[in-house]
Amino acid sequence: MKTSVVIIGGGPAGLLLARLLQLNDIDCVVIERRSREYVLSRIRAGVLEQGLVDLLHEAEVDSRLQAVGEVHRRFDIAFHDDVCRIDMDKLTDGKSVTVYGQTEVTRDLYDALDAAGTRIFHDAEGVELHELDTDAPYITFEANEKKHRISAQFIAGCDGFHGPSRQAMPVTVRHDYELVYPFGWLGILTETPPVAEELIYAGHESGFALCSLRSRALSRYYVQCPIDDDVADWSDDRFWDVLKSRLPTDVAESLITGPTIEKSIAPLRSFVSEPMSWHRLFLAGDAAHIVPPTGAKGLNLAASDVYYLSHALIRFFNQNDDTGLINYSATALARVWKAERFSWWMTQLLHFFPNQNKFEQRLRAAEFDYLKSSRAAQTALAENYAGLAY
Ligand code: FAS
Ligand code: PHB
Repeated sequence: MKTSVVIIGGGPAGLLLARLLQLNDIDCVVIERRSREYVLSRIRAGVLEQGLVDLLHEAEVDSRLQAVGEVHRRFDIAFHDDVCRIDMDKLTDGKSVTVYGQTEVTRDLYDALDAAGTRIFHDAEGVELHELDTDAPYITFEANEKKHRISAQFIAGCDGFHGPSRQAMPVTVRHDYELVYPFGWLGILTETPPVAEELIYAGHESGFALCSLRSRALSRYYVQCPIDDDVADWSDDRFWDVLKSRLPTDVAESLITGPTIEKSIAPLRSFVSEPMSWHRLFLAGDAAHIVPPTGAKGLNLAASDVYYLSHALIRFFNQNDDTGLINYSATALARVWKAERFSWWMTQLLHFFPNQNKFEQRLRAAEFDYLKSSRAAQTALAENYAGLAY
């Protein structure tokens, strides 16, 4: 089989890239390791920057998002009963974020690609990338009990942190930068009304907690937990007790609990692999970088990568101009590192680090005091959380 662009990975990065190429009459094929059901069962991000909302509009997949997505202009940062309200609307001249689950974004993209007849292989095993440093790269894999070989002009590695694309770049070319945090996030989904209108990020000496939502009837909560915890050891009651112990008193008292319908632990790391391209291979999303979810940047960085890469590929195929492709890695990495910095800073501010000494713990308290007392500090937080320009 031949195509213009092979896209490895059927998560948000791969699907959004496929949709933008398909709308510009550029032939592509998506290769996904998991089943459609499995991909759509994953519960992950929930906060979309305006840049991603705009890109989903460009991809003509935002009708449900516009109908049910919630625009948020503020959020709270709390330490015990001390609450700092971050008013993005005032601090950034009207910027906001939209609360809409990543799962729904993925569903909307799959629906649009199916309707357009884009070829998507699911349950693809043993994906391998070949001859990336030639003008005829190809991939091989097995699916539907058959061996497949697909030749393309370009290969987009959108296969997440554990996929084969980044590993296909020679180690002599790649430079990985990594920070692994000594804790994880235990997240739950529950069919209860959210405890607050907007998100609440709570720092506490016993650990971080986050109150988020998917709708007025579906709540998403997280608590920091030891990295080696087993989710089986977390009963619903234990989760609710820990969450309440870390929230402002009035919030804890008004929390409506209920049975969890999803419960999982995600590890936290900061990771960047440079460069994000090598000859005919281009990486986008978690395949190239990971952020701790504290700043809600993971999904949103995948979007800005896809913005740059899709525009570069469209420019190449429609104008025979490879400028965007040549500049892709440097352009994407400039925004990636700013988001890495912000996500690291917000994680430092809000989490209890078991190996921190008393001085470092006092620094954290001073950081919050400064944030609470400085419009400049709140503006910096607000503009990063709302999303820096593409
Ligand atoms: P993805 O990992 O979403 O998609 C990659 C796709 O490639 C997957 O479908 C995978 O099955 C496929 N793949 C892998 N190997 C393959 C192979 N060999 N062949 C073919 N396909 C292959 N971000 C936030 O902003 N907020 C959050 O709360 C948040 N929570 C998260 C929780 C978890 C457990 C994880 C892992 C991530 C979380 N993230 C969060 C980050 C997440 O939202 C990512 O940033 C986002 O999914 C990035 O999208 P992709 O780059 O498409 O990667
Ligand atoms: C979520 O709703 O899943 C969510 C929101 C904000 C974050 C992380 C996760 O920073």
